[in-house]
Amino acid sequence: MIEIWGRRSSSNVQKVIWALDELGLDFKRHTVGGGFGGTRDPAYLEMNPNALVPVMRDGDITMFESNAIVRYLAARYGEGSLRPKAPKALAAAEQWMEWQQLNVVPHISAIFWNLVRVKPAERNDKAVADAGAKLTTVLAIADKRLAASTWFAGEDFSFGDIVLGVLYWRYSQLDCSRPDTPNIKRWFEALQQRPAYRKWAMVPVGNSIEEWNANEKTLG
Ligand SMILES: N[C@@H](CCC(=O)N[C@@H](CS)C(=O)NCC(=O)O)C(=O)O
Repeated sequence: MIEIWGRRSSSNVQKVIWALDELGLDFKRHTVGGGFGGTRDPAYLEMNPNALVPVMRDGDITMFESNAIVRYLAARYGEGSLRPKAPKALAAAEQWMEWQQLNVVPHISAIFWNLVRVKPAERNDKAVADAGAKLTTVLAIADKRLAASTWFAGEDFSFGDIVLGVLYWRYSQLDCSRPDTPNIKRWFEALQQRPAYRKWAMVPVGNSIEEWNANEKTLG
């Protein structure tokens, strides 16, 4: 059986376990990382020398890097579903996954980190404002794409929706202003109809470090 190492509160772990559920695959998850520790144990470092989550093992294949894991699972188990078969849709899925990771994730993470993961006295308000301004620009690009197609890769859900899908839920839960993006709103509502998304991505985030720590513990 496929094994995953990583706490459920991690957005990078969520990408992988959501993808596994979309593919209908059974998996065994080991809770490590964050307050649970374990990522600096020698056996763990053998699997991921970066001491980060997630790690995935499938038979003789052990991998780190969440996006690469999602693409591996899609290639092995989701040809024509999570991984588009048509070259045009596959190209779009690859492009948007890469783009979301490089252009959107850092800004959502900056807001999240400052509003939730540090104590109010350590908050960097300028970093939050700068990230908010950048998100207005980049989310307009995503919104335009989603005006032209139902999902990022075209008319079908694919791994091109996974990265922003996970991060957008987190963003939606933060106490901050968000740009008006009607096509992202429609896409986000469609995501929320997917049982696997509801189960693994729509988890409590919290609005303070104390709430985050409590949620992390409960989620495991
Ligand atoms: N590029 C890596 C980043 C992994 C990463 O930064 N994971 C975070 C959680 S989202 C982590 O391991 N933090 C330390 C911890 O949980 O102990 C990936 O996508 O897998």
